[in-house]
Amino acid sequence: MLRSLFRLGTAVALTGLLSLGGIVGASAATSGKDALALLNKDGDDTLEIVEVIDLGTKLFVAINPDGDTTLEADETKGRLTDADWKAVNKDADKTLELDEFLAVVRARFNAADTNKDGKLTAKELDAPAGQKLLLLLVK
Ligand SMILES: [Ca+2]
Ligand SMILES: [Ca+2]
Ligand SMILES: [Ca+2]
Ligand SMILES: [Ca+2]
Repeated sequence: MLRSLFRLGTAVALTGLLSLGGIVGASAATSGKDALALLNKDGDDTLEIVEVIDLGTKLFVAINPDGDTTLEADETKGRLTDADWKAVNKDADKTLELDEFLAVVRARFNAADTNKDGKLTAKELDAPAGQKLLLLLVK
């Protein structure tokens, strides 16, 4: 009885690990198509700046587990490099305020929008600049 309970526990733990692996694996590089399926909420086939800013605002709260009004370097690990930090942390404190974070999101959106139509297609998201935006938003 105990033994089978133990096995059940192991199986559950393994399943948990596997599904976690699935999430991490899928997000290692997010294709434009996957990103649209995940992030595009209004039924067209592009990401607009409104969607991306909305997402960035939610993300700011989600990756800020200490619940203060700023992001610290450890909270942006894997999303922003040290060089990114230097460039975006305009007031040179050790924290990113929401406006600083959204400025990065906006800048990456604009860089990725190669034809400047205000929309990101799967193809634009697959390009290096688009991938930089996705690295910030999807992890
Ligand atoms: Ca859209
Ligand atoms: Ca924080
Ligand atoms: Ca700052
Ligand atoms: Ca575009």
